[in-house]
Amino acid sequence: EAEAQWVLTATGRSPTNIAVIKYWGKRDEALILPVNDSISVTLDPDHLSATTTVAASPAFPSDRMWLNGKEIALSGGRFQSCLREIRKRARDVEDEKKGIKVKKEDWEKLHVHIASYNNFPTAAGLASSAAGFACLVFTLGKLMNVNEDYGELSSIARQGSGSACRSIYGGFVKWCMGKNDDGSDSMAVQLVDESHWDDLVIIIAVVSSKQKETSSTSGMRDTVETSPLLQYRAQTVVPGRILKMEDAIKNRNFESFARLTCADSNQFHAVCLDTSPPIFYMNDTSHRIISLVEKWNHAEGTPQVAYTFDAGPNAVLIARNRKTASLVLQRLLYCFPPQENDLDSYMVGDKSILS
Ligand code: 2P0
Repeated sequence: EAEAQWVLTATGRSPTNIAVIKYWGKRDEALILPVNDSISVTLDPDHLSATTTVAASPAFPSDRMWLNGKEIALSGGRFQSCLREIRKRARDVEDEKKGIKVKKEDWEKLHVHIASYNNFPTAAGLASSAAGFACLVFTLGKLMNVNEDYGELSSIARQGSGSACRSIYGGFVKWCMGKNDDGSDSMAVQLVDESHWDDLVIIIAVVSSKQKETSSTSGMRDTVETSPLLQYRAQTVVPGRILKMEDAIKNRNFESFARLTCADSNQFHAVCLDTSPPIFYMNDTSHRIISLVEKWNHAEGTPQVAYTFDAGPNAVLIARNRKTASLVLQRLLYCFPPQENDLDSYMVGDKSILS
């Protein structure tokens, strides 16, 4: 008798996160263990997020995945690591309405189909892998009735993409690098939830939505192998910054928060420049945005806006409140007026996302 065919599905959504103390460099490539702690803020999922549906059925002969409607290979070790770690923790699932019962040992044999969508440009330095892997792990966990706490889930998401471990939580999040060689203590913790500092407004100025030239993974590998500055940053600078940043966040001290955020973004890009061959993620427009913010903050006496740039030219500006944010947008539109023949400037004006 043919086996009854059925499909079980689960859907989840995860926002992306923006690091204010950057992760750059791994001490273990396979397990994705970083050379320093990092701190990030998770965005509102309405603006930048991944939505993933996972389906399991005895009718599926293999695991498959589609990203934004296009099938992608699951051969890379990272998907396999996440799938394996979640499958290991799978439990019995019973759907009474559909009359489906899956025993925990059955999950080893069941294949999954995964469909994921980003509501923002993939790989333009807007942390699409962070939202993507956090969402994949969370949604697979939901499908397979995994009962692990968020710390454990973050440690699994880390094996998909380092920054993904921080997207498991909202608010401000710290990824603790951990000490163990097996990665068991390298996981994210929530510092404060999203309601703690809700005056902050994050503006993302999309300078270019083109795919970046150097992927984060290969970029940080080159940095670890060639940059003498990275060792100094990871061992001497970041530990102190992490403590100060935690304090700034807990006390909602914007001045300290902004100084640390800008300094850490600049040091991350300095480390990229110290890599051989050098990695350029920012462009002229990025540099002009930095100057604009630096001049503004200097004129105000105390910082009103923080900037941070990831592995791409797009600016993330963090304003201390809504009033400042609207002034920032006005200033950006004034300095980068939309022009038909100037795509870079146009994008800044056109695609600013106010969250
Ligand atoms: C961060 N970035 O802390 C830093 C700042 C980019 C600049 O995490 O190799 O995609 O998958 O662990 O997480 C981008 O790196 O790299 C990143 P993998 P990931 O957000």
